[in-house]
Amino acid sequence: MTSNAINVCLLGKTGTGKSATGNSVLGWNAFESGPSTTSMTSEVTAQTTEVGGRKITIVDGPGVGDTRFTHEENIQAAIKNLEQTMSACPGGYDALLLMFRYGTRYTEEDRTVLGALKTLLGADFVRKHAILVVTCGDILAQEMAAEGKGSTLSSQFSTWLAEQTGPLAELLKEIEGRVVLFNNIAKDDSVLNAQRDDLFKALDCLGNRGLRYTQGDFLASAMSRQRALVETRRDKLNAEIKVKLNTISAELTKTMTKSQSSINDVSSQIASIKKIQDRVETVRKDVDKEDAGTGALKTIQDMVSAQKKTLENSIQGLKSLLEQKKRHEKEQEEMKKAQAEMLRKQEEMKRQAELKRQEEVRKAEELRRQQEAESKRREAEAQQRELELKKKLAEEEEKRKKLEAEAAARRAAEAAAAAQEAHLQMIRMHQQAIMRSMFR
Ligand SMILES: Nc1nc2c(ncn2[C@@H]2O[C@H](COP(=O)(O)OP(=O)(O)O)[C@@H](O)[C@H]2O)c(=O)[nH]1
Ligand SMILES: [Mg+2]
Repeated sequence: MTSNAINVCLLGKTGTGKSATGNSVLGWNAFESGPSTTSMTSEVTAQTTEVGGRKITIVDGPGVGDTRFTHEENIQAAIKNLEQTMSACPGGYDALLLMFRYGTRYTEEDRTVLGALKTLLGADFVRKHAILVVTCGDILAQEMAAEGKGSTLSSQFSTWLAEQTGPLAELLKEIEGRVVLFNNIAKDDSVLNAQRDDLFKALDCLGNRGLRYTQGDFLASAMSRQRALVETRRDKLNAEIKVKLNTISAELTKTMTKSQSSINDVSSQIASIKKIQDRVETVRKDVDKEDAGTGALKTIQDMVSAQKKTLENSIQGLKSLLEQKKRHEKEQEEMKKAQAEMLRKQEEMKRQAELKRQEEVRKAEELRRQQEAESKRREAEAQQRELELKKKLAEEEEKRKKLEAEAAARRAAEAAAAAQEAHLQMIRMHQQAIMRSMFR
């Protein structure tokens, strides 16, 4: 024993004899104990008494494990009970006394309840901190007497323990032999002292190992308690979240099957899905809040995450579609621009060609005019020349006529001369004839 002060608490179903055992250990009616439910301890109470030179504090409370911890309220009640139990003895416990009533069956359900207690108090609280108190030792003694067995109660109890199979045998193994038998109806001080000593021995066994169930141990399993609480809400929450996610899924499908022909279509689709995403995010936050970091709702969280991922993928897909559309639009715009530029160039080329043509026409016209002027000039020159020629011809004609006239005049003169001569000749011949005629 490391200290004279001993703190223990009593854990077990109602009617297992917790309060009676507390009274037996303390040696007075510290706790209300009785057969009917009216005497059921409803509050956690601590009583301290000095017994055999030791200050013993026993904390009694309502039964933990009367019902299976399948419902939230049961777990909440058990947690509240245990929290009160821990507060009642801030220094922690030298042992947690697990109560079992001799003559009753330790069933599978008891094992389940013990499993749940491990969840609430820590997985190894039985191995490290528990002592099994088997009450109704008087009944075992009666059975012995009835069967006429001569051995001691303690050896008979050991035999009984050794005979156990199933869930109780498992518990006995786990608790490493820290089992004490209590007869709470015993009046004999020697019996009361002996069983109290047995309890002290078991306590010393734990005390020597320096093991105490402290607030720290209790806090260490806070998350586990929280998880147990959350787990009771899991199925309901799972159904609720499934409904929500199904609705969201249907909305997503509806949104995704809408037209995606324009950029606006796709943008509004993205906006719609973002709104859905916000709702999933709210669901996710709610689930996370419910889970409170216990991991109890992991399957639901996974379900929500999967939905989130689907939405993210949808948005991703739509974003790339949007990019593609924007690219396409830009390309078309560029193509239009290029076409416009080409047209502009063509127009410019046409305009240049037209200017060139006009210039050529102008030049041709000028040339034509020049040529016309030239030809007129030449014509004028030719006319001039013709005139001159005519003049010359006229002059020459005149000259010729003059010459002709002169020639004619000369010829006439010559003719006249000749005629004169001839006349003269004739005259002479005539004269001669006359003469000859005269002279003949
Ligand atoms: N015969 C017999 N009855 C007991 C023993 N311990 C408790 N009881 C009775 O069992 C009933 C329930 O006991 P109680 O201490 O109120 O149990 P609790 O609900 O676990 O606190 C009472 O009627 C007690 O008298 C015992 O060792 N032997
Ligand atoms: Mg009680």
